[in-house]
Amino acid sequence: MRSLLKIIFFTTFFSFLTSCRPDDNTTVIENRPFPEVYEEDETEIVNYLKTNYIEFDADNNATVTKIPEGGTQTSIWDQYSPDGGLTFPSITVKNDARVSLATDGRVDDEVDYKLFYIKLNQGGGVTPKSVDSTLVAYRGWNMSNVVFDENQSGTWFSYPNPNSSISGFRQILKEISTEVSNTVNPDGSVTRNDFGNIIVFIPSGLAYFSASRTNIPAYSPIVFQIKLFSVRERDHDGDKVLSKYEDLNNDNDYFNDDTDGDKIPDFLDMDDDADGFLTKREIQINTNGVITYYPFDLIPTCPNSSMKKHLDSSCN
Ligand SMILES: [Ca+2]
Ligand SMILES: [Ca+2]
Ligand SMILES: [Ca+2]
Ligand SMILES: [Ca+2]
Repeated sequence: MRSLLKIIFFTTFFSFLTSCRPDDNTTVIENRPFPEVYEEDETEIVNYLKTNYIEFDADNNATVTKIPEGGTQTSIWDQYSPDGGLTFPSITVKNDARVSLATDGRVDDEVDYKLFYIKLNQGGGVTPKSVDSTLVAYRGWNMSNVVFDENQSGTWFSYPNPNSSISGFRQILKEISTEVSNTVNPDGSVTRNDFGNIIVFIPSGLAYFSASRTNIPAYSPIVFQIKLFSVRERDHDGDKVLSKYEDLNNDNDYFNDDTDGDKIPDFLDMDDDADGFLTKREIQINTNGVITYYPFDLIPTCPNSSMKKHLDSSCN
């Protein structure tokens, strides 16, 4: 069965599309405003943290259970923030989902989302950039603690493909790091050492939003436990400049760097300066017929602009 996660990219936007076409006969889903839904979701998440407790098995896999009437279990809220929530770990992020892959293609959502999390292990490897592909294991459950999706052996997600993971899932990964090493056992199973392990509580705006799915009602927050095993650096446009170097203003948003202004962001643009010469041609080194490419730091600059030559249309 295809993972729920793998089709989310379209689900949210399918409902946007349907709400824009009131003249056809499909069910029209009116999307509610993001800020209004977020206010409810944040209240629901805090209430969830205050009324549920968490336990772990020998492999550090979490099970969350509602505190029964008169129960004396310590709530998640009190366990991880004894000062009454003031120090509950969280990061604040924007919705980085995309309606299109153009430079102005980010979903129209100005909410500053708080992502509460519980870090179980930092992980001793590397921390992914948002455009890296990631190998993760995960379990997702809803506010009633019903599991809706799980993969414990590990699966790759890549961004910004349609099979990419949801915004809240992807953005929490920068808080942890990959495994240090792994060993393949005689039976084929893999033992992974010192990997990042985190639980994140995701408002619906950074998840499935208006789309309702099996065990995920529309406009409901969800929870994921995520184990980060490995990352793979990407060169999305195949121009021999790694995508991580195409965030020129270094703000971790790869969609607001567009050297030639053609609405195609640099990390998806094979001719970044639109001079008619492919970037990979501008940065190649021809040594007796053997073609290699400059590492990013060593790409020559143009004499008149001091810009790297693949970013300056006046030299090539
Ligand atoms: Ca940027
Ligand atoms: Ca461009
Ligand atoms: Ca490029
Ligand atoms: Ca060029």
